[in-house]
Amino acid sequence: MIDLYYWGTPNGHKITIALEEMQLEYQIFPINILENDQFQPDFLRISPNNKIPAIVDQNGPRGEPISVFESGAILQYLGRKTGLFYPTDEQERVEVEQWLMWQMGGFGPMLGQNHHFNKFAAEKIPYAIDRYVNETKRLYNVLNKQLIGQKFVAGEYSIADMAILPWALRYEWQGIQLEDYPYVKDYIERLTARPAIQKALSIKVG
Ligand SMILES: N[C@@H](CCC(=O)N[C@@H](CS)C(=O)NCC(=O)O)C(=O)O
Repeated sequence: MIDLYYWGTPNGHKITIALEEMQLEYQIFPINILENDQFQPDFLRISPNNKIPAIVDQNGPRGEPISVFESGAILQYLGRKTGLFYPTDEQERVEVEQWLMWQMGGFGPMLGQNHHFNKFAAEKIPYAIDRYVNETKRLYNVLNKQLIGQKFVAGEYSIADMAILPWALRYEWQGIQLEDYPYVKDYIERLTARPAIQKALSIKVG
């Protein structure tokens, strides 16, 4: 059994998608980040950076519970644990990891800043909006190019796609016209047709 500390955000969705795709048994513990649950001492023991998602795998590698925070590290852990969606061949693994890290370092943090300044900030600051919308467009161009001639970012469907999709689903918040990125549009359609992804995205927590 895997305990998932979760709220329904893109970073949370990555892990429900992986758990559903890998058919792992899990239970959700809601961490309401709008009510500051993420600062509770019990949660900080698992996730010291006070962010969701985090997991506790009751059956860790030493037969004892293990906790993991940071969505990229969780995806890698689950991929190694199951042997699914995370190739063991070194060359294929590097392909997956570079796109996973691309998401973790760019197509997530930058889009999060975009959401903040473009959608949520009470004060509209043109410099900040332009900066993050332009960076978002640059990242969508990179993704669009990578998807020319292939269905997934790194060969076969992998944990990298599970990390990227939830952020791409928020394109409307980001000032993105999907028609400008036709390969990303097809990618979103291809991935959201998967039953495991539909199930993960239908979970109503947050
Ligand atoms: N790099 C982290 C980012 C996680 C993250 O930003 N989580 C947000 C929700 S999407 C959160 O918990 N925010 C609460 C806070 O910052 O206090 C990861 O990928 O796990």
